[in-house]
Amino acid sequence: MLRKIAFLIVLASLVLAACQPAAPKAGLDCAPNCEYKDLVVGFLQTGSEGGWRAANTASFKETADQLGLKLKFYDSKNDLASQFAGFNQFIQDPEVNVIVLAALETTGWEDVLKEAKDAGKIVIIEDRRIDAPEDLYVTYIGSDFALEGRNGAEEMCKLLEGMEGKNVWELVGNVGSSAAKDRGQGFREKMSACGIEITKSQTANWSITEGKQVTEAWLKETQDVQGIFAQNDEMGLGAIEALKEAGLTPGVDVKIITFDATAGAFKAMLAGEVNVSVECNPLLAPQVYEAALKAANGVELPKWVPSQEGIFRADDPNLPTIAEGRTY
Ligand code: GYE
Repeated sequence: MLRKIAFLIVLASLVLAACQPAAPKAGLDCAPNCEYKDLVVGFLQTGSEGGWRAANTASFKETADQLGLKLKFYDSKNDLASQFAGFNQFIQDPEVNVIVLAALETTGWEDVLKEAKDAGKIVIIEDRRIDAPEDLYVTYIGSDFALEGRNGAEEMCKLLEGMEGKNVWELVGNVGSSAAKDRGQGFREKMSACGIEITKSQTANWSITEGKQVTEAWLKETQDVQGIFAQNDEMGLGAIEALKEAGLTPGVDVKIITFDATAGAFKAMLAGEVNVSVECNPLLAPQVYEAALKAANGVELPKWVPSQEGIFRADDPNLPTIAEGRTY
């Protein structure tokens, strides 16, 4: 009798196992011999808010042409609802097998990521990290924004050495984005080491116009500022215009640090108006497409591939030569 029961239990578990849906095969049907021509990439870009973004978009479009993969480009126009709609569109699109996301904000992605996974889409996060379980995407390729912020604070400490006041104004990127959150957090981790105080902080949405407007409004209240921490180049260039109109000399009376190190920052550094620019590399497409191909062939990838970046200083005698070699 016992033997009969044991046999039935084994039989039942075998039947059950057989009914389980097979674990999704890692990669695409062409695995392990997928090629770039097999990839159809749906790319969700944030928008077109400045020099860095233009270089990032160009990197994706040009590299797709070079590699012969099909790119479906979605411009979210810096609107989060539109970015979610675009993500759903790519989930429903039977042609798209890879989804690349430059997230406007860090939160709210879990549901669509789960749907994408269930639909067998390879998802790669580029440029900005998100707050979601790592098993919902293949890898994140982008910068360590907190490290950039820490580096920025150390540079500002050097620039303000010997200055009586150490009041710094912070021009913040779009609220909710990892770039804005982490650069601000990183800067705050290191600023107290030399007595820096952030006495004003407001978003200027990565824009030169808003960077100028916000700084103008602050200058109407007070001119007791020794440093400006502009979370990207454009906002820093806006602040420069406002400082000049207020009769102050940017880079001298007020030290300026920006992030990205695009051509605009180099021009301002060569003019002595920006003191330091912390680089953030926008040319991420080759790494992203390479990761997509590996994932398509079932290769396991590290969850984060940090970008390699530098720091550029106006007082560097080699800056003119470096500037000549820049491509963005
Ligand atoms: O710093 C800014 C752009 O996500 C790193 O977004 C990027 C940031 C960059 O608008 O210029």
